[in-house]
Amino acid sequence: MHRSLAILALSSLAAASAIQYPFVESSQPETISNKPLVSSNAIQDDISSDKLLKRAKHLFKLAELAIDEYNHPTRVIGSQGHVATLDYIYATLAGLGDYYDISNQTFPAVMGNVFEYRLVLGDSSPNSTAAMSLTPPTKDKEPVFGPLVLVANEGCDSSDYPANVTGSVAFIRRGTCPFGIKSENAGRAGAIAAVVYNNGKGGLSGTLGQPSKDHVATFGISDTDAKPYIEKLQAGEVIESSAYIDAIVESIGTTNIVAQTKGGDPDNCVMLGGHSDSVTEGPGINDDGTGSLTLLEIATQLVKYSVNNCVRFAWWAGEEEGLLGSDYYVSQLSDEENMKIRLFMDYDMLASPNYAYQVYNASNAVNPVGSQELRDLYTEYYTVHGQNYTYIAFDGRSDYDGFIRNGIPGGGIATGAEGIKTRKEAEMFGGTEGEWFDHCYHQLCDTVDNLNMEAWELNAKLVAHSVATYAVSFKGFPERTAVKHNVLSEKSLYHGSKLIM
Ligand code: DTR
Ligand code: ZN
Ligand code: ZN
Repeated sequence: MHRSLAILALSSLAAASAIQYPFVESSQPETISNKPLVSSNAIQDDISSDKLLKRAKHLFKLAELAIDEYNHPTRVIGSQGHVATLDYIYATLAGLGDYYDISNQTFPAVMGNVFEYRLVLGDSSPNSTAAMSLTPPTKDKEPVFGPLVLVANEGCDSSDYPANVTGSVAFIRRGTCPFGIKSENAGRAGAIAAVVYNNGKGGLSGTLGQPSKDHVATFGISDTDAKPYIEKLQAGEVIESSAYIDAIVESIGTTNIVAQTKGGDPDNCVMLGGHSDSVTEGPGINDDGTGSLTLLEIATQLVKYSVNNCVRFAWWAGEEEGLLGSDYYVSQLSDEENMKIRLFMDYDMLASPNYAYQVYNASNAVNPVGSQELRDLYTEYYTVHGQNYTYIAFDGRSDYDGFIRNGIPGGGIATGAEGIKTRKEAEMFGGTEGEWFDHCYHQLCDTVDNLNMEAWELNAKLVAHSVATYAVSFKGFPERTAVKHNVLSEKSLYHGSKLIM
C-alpha cells in the first residue's frame, strides 16, 4: 500500500475503529484464465439494489466521521469522511484477492472556503453578489476601499487595465477568457478587488480555478445589477466602493485510487470513473456516492469472470474542487499510456430522487471519435429496457472533461442535479415537474434518503453492461487515432460543477 495512503488509512482506521468494513469479500486467488468470460447478462444479474443500498448506508457512516471537525457529515477532501472513504475503497479492492493491480495516486489538491463576504458599490450592495470559489481574501481579511474602475473589453489582456485600476476595484465584463485570468490581470494591475459582471441574464457564480499568486479577491454580480454602475462610470461619475472577503485557499494532499484487472489486453483498456469526494456542505451519497459505489460493486462482482480487454476503475478525489483528480491523472499519462485507454466512462449522480435518465450528448463531430458510439450504447440500453432518456450537454461538468480534452473518447450518464424537471420530463420519468432533479444537490440532505433506488439499480446494471460490453470486445468501436493535449473548446464554460468563464 502506498505510504501516504497507509498513513491516511491508519488515521482513518483509528477514527473508524468502531466501524467494520463488512464488504471485503475474500476470494480464493484462482487464476483469472480458468474463469468464465464475463457477459453483460451475467454481471447485470449480480447487481441488486439491496447490495447498493447496503454500501450507501455504510458510506454515510463514514461521512459521519467528519462531524467532530465539520459539525455535520461530509466527505470533502481532507476530512476524516473522505479519508475513510478512500480506506473503504482500498480495503474492499485489496480484499478481492489477486485480481486487480491497485494503485493510489497522491497529488497536491487545492481547496477553498469562503467564510464571509460583502461588496458595497457607491451607496448600495448588489443583491446578486457572490464571491467566486477559490478566491483569495481581501488584504488582511479586512474590508478594502477604493473607486470602482471600468476595465476595457473583457479584461483578458493586461492592456485592458488603465493605470487608475491600481488601488481600485476592477469592474470587468464576463466573456472571452476564464474568471481566473481576469482576476490575475486585475491583481497584476494593482486592483484591491475585482467584480466580474455577467454578460448574460442572471447572477454570476463561478470559480477562479487553479490558484495564482496574482489572483485578487473576486466577486460576480448579475447583468441587471451592473447596468446602473456602468452607466454612471461611463458618464464620468466616481463610485467609491468597499470590498470584503474572508476566505482561505489551501493546498492539501489527496489521493486517486485506480484498479486495473490483471487479465485482459493491457493495451486496450475500458476505463470508468466516479468521484470519491463530496462537497463540504454534505455527505454526497448521491453526488457521487452512487457513482463510486456502483464502481466498487461492479469491481467486486467482476472477479468471478475473465476479461478479454483490461478494465480500469478510477475513484477521483477533488472532483468538487474542479475535477482535480481526473485532471491530474490525465496530465500524468504519457502519450503511450494515453493511447491504451480506448474510452473513459464517467458515472456521477446515478440515483437523483426526481431523476431523469440523462445521457451526455457526445458527438464524434466535436468530441474524440468513439464518444458517439458510447452515447449510443446508453440510449440503446434504455430503449431496449423500455425506458425514456434525455440528452444533456456534454459541457465539462464532470470527470470526463480531462479525457476528452486529451483525445480519449468519453461519455456517461447522470440523473440530474440542480436542473428543473420539465412537464415533458415528468411525463417521461414520473416525479415532480418544476422541481430540481436532486433537491439536495450539494446540500446536507444528500443522504441515503435522497436516493431513487429504482433508478440507481437500472443505472448500475447499465454501468455493468457498459463494462462487460467492452471488456469482451471493442469490435466495431473506433480505433484510437491521436493523442491531443488539453484541447480547450472555446465553448467550454464549465470545468467541473462551477463556471470557469
Ligand atoms: N455531479 C456534479 C457535476 C455534474 C455532472 N453532470 C452535471 C450535469 C448538471 C449539473 C451538474 C453536473 C457535481 O459533481 O457537482
Ligand atoms: Zn458529482
Ligand atoms: Zn457535486
